[in-house]
Amino acid sequence: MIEGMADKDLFEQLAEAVTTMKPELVAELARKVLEQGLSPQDAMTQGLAAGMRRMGEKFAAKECFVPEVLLASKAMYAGFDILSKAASYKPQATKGKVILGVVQGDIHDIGKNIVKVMVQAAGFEVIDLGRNVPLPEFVKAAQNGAAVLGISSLMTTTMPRMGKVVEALDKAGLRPGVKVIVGGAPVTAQFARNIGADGFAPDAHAAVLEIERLTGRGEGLGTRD
Ligand code: B12
Repeated sequence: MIEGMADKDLFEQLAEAVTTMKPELVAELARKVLEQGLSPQDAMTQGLAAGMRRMGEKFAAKECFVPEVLLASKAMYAGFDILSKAASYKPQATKGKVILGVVQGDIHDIGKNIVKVMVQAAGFEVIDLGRNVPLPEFVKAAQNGAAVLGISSLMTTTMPRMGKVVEALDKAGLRPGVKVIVGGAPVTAQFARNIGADGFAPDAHAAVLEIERLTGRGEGLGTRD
């Protein structure tokens, strides 16, 4: 990909267009990213995801409220639709099967959707269970030859359910065959270790490296705090 200020500017403009809730502008900038031959993956993490993260900070500081967050996510998806099509490629032979899902009680799926596209783009087949996924569905999906199960949670209240999924997989005798990786804004490497998960990643790019490490299909970043 082309390095330099120009792409940083475009990614920054994307982030700003997300936080200012402008779907048409986000779409236009996303098309510009592709026209200029920049990386759609970088545009997703450094532009779209960065914008949503900032929105999260504003929300926490009560500088904006749920309607604005929803409008920002709508703007985010206007770019996501364009960039994700360009990012995901279907390789002849996949590097393995990865299951992704958001725990029950949690409907935050923006981060998981970004992880999905990046993992697909890296050559893995992704089975997306969606959001608000009941525990038995994770176990059922893990019985179908998956190499990695990725669990997402955005709330401290739903995080403990990740541990329950790990326990259920153990009980069903599915580990260590299936490796478990966890993520989401409140999740840390320490939390991942405490619940007995095999890996953790703080963002979509790191998630790809971590999945490659767990499957022996790349170097990986290791489990970090
Ligand atoms: C957008 C948002 C919403 C949207 C969700 C839209 C959607 N479809 O996702 C709406 C408005 C619907 C919403 C609703 C609610 N929300 Co909300 N929401 C957010 C917000 C502002 C941003 C989340 C986000 O999209 N971030 C951007 C993405 C790109 O980042 P990310 O999710 O962290 O994902 C990255 C990494 O974490 C990682 N990752 C993510 N998943 C995975 C999985 C794996 C396996 C790996 C390896 C990595 C990985 O990679 C991603 C990409 O880089 C956060 C604030 C915050 N600080 O997170 C609050 C927040 C999560 N919400 C919160 C709450 C309380 C709620 C509500 C209960 C009500 C309310 N008062 O707003 C409801 C209902 C939630 C429910 N039952 O699930 C709280 C949670 C507090 C807590 N207990 O921990 C937060 C923290 C806000 C706050 N400070 O109070 N919300």
